[in-house]
Amino acid sequence: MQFSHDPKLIDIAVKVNAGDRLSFADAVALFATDDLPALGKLADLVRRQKHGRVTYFNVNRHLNPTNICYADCKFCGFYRTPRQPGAYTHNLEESLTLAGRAVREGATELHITGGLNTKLPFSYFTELLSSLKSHYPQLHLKAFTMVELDHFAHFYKMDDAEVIQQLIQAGLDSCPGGGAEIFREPTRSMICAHKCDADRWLDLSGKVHAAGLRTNATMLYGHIESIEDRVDHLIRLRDQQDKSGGFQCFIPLAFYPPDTQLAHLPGPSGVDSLKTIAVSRLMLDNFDHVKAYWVMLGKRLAQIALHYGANDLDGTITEGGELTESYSVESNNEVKMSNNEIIALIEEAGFEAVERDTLYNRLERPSVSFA
Ligand code: V47
Repeated sequence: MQFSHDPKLIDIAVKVNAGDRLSFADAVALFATDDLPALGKLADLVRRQKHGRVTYFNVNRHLNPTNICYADCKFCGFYRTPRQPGAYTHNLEESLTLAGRAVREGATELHITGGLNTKLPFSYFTELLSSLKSHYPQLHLKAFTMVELDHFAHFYKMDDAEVIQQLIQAGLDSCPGGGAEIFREPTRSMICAHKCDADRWLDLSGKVHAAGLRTNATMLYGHIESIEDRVDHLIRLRDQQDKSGGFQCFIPLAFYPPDTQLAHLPGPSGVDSLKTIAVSRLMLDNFDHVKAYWVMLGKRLAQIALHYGANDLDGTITEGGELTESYSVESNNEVKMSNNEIIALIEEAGFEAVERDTLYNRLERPSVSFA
């Protein structure tokens, strides 16, 4: 039986089988195909070459120290201006309480990211890291996106190396992949004019990698961007990975419109999300991992995404509630999933569920239910 009725997909499959790098035009053709099952099969082939049947998950919590932010990103429903109802900044005790609960519930990672808040001194962030580290040395602190690091450097008038070194000294272990959004102009300026630009985001990633830490990378899709914007984004990440090599995971983030300035948009369809994951897996040949972030995709689609190139489902449980960054496409902002539930999702899809730490080391521990 023929692999696909789409001749372009057949040509690209030949390149993939030969281990050849895919081009801009290839990626555009992959997005354009109507042969979704064949696209999925191709991405799955690459995913299985890299990881076999293994699908990773980790037990983590999100800590969003403040939601006060001046960036005013059009896609964001999380931020507040200082005087808006619901604006908050956690004090140290509140953050430590959340971390303590996370540790008791089995978390190995704290994912820390928040608004660009000009009312806080730099010491707020270093003290946050060092207190968390001294109380809970077993917790991996994955903290601050490249956009936050850029804000620290500008606002506190420090050079990049100083920012990175001081955060590492305080306890920073790695950085999450947020803030990448869409790199290409003019789209980037239309959705997040007050964030650092693409070159700066990529350059800072290279600097963090050079300092010895791993970081992640994301792409926010399904809003006003074009397919060419997405492909450009993937190729820029691939080029940066060739240079600095420290990205460990790519996470396509499905735009969730409610409560944002783009609430009139529908958000991406299921087919679009599966295509985006598959094309990401095929284009990012130098990234080890592609994450299906179930909080944004929904549990059901994330499960299917495992057959479209994703090999990771992210964490089991995140901080919930309307005012955290962890709003979810799941009903009632349901951002919790027990260990047993995530394992069952993975196994039902035909994969082996492996708990990992942040750096993708396999964790062998008795199955516990972190409900
Ligand atoms: O940069 C904001 C996105 C990102 C919305 O590194 C939205 O392991 C959808 O980066 N709809 C932050 N997405 C989250 C993030 C992340 C998440 C999970 C794992 C990791 C990791 C990183 O969330 C932002 C932005 O791209 N975002 N608003 C929205 N309405």
